[in-house]
Parts: sequence; structure tokens; C-alpha cells
Amino acid sequence: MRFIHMSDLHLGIAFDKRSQTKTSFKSRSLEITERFFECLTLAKEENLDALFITGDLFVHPHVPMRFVEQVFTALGALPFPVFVTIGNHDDFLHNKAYQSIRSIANLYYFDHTHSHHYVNGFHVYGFSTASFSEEKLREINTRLDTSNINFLCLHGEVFNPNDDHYLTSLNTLKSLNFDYIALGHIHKHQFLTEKIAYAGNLEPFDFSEVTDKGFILGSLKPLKTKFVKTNKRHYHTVTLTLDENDDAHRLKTALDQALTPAQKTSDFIRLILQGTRHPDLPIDEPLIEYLAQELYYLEVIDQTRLDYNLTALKDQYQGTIIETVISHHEHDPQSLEALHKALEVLLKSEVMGRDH
Ligand SMILES: [Mn+2]
Repeated sequence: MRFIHMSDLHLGIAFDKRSQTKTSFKSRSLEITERFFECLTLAKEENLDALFITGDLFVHPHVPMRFVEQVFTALGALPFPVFVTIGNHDDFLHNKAYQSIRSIANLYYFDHTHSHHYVNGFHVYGFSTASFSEEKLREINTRLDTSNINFLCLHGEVFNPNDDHYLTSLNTLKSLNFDYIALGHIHKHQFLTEKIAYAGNLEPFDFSEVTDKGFILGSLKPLKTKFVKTNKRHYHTVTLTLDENDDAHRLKTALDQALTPAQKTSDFIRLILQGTRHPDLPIDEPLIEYLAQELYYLEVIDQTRLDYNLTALKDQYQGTIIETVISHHEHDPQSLEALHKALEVLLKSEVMGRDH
């Protein structure tokens, strides 16, 4: 028998970050949905016996009902049974309001009332995150029909007992007699043993998710599994250290050199700027737009310090608040950063004042 294990789709997830020049972030939500439907098309070609979705199919209860219906209708139309574990994000699917949508044929849920389905000669066990019970799981394990294939589908954490969504330990899972244990919740794709795996999501959601994304294609018996990469974009962080000689052109050249052509045209790039910079190089909207010209997406985090010549500034602004502020703080290393910030504001208002 052949199966696909996918997880943590978070359909309906919103990306509305404001501090950016390119709006490509906003269409990310549609891309996530698109990738999910593309993977259903791939699954159709795989001559499967089962699809396991191990939780967090939807991101939160505010996903429009029409969209939930559309997703379940698509799943129900697949030529094989689909087993849906209810995760912590889509716990709302337990609500009565969703009962009629969930009753589509071909779909099997693990929720408060169902922890076992026997379909086409194989057993699938599972618990929603909210109804997980280690005691019940151990009891199921003692009476497994081991002449048949047995799957277990869960959504939650198995490493950190202090996590809100902790289920049980990996050692407990290892001691069970299931042929394959499909896990969801942790987005990083990983096999914990050859038969226990977190599938991970299909596309990364933010800069913390840097490894490849996809689903697991498997067959039994004997167990064979393969990771199928599905993500079309990556999140990539570049850190550049500036000095006082850098200007916009040099910065753009350095960024260009740090990126491959594919990263430029299709990835989300976060640029972290460190070091010191000349006051004539403001990290502002025109600069970010200039740097982003050939990129799909760029956001900039400015951690630089301005390089001020304090002695020259005191001379230039003699008798003004700028001289007073510098004199008060220049010999205290602890307030240097605050001094630089204060100077940035004061000098800006000084320039504006002169313009008038
Ligand atoms: Mn989760």
C-alpha cells in the first residue's frame, strides 16, 4: 500500500508585514494555498491508498467557511481515503458548525469521538491534539491487529514536556507496534526513527524556516519512505558589516555578490546591516528600494551605528544643545549608543531647521 503524509498547511495564513518596500509578501498566503492544491494533484498521480494530513490544515477559526468547504470538497474528491488529524490551530473543526462540511464521504477524522478507522484493509489510529490520551494510546497498542497494517496519526510535540502541546515522549512512541507514526506540529521536516516522522509544511512561512519543505511518500510492507520537496521559495538572511567608507553602490554590490540568481528572483531576502556607517548613508526607503530593484522581496534590519566625529561636531555646533549633549556623554562608553541615537535625531532636526 502507498501513502502520503503531509502536515501543518496552515491554510488561510496571512502575511501583512508593513515594514517592506515590495508587496510580494502579501500574495504569500495565496501561494501557500496554491502549493497545497498542487500537491493534491501530485498525490492523484501517485496511485495512493491513503493520504494522512496530521493537523493544522487551517491556521485559525477565522478562515472563511466557504474556503474550509472548498478544501474539504477537494479532499473528498480524491480517489483514495483522506485521514485528517485535528491540530491545535484547527481545533475549531470540532465545533458543530463544521459537522456538515466534515461529513463529506472519503474523509476520516481524528477528533473527540474518533480514534480509529478501518478502511480498505488497513487500520489508522489517531487523536486530535485536544483529545490525546497516553493511556488510551497504550491500550490501543496492546490490542493491535498486527496481521494488518497499522498507522498512527498525531499532532503535537514529543521533545519538550513543558510545551503546551506536548503529547508523550519519543521513547514511548518508539515502544509502540505501529508500522508508521505520522506526526504533525513541528514544521521542520524530520525522521525521528525510520518509521516516526514529522512531515513538516509544504512551503516555509518565515525566516526561521530555512530547511527544505515537502511531504513524505511511503509504502508498506516493508516500509519505504521518501521525502518529496515541494517549496518553490526559501527565506534567506544575509548579514553585511558596514564601515564608514560604504556607500549605497558598494552596499548593493555586496548584497548582489551574497545572493545567487535564483535567490534574487524567487526568495524572500532579509538583509541585516551591522557595523558603523557614515551619516551620509541613511538606511531609508529610497535606499531599500534601490537595493531591492532586482529582488523578489527584500526587508532590511538596520543594526548599524553612525560613525560620528564628535570633536568636529562639537566645533561645528558650538553653543548649541548638540555640543552640550556630546560633552555630557562622550566619555561614558555605556551611553555611547544612546548618544549616537540622540545625535541622529538632533542633527536631522538641525538640517530641517536650516531648510526653513
Ligand atoms: Mn500545531
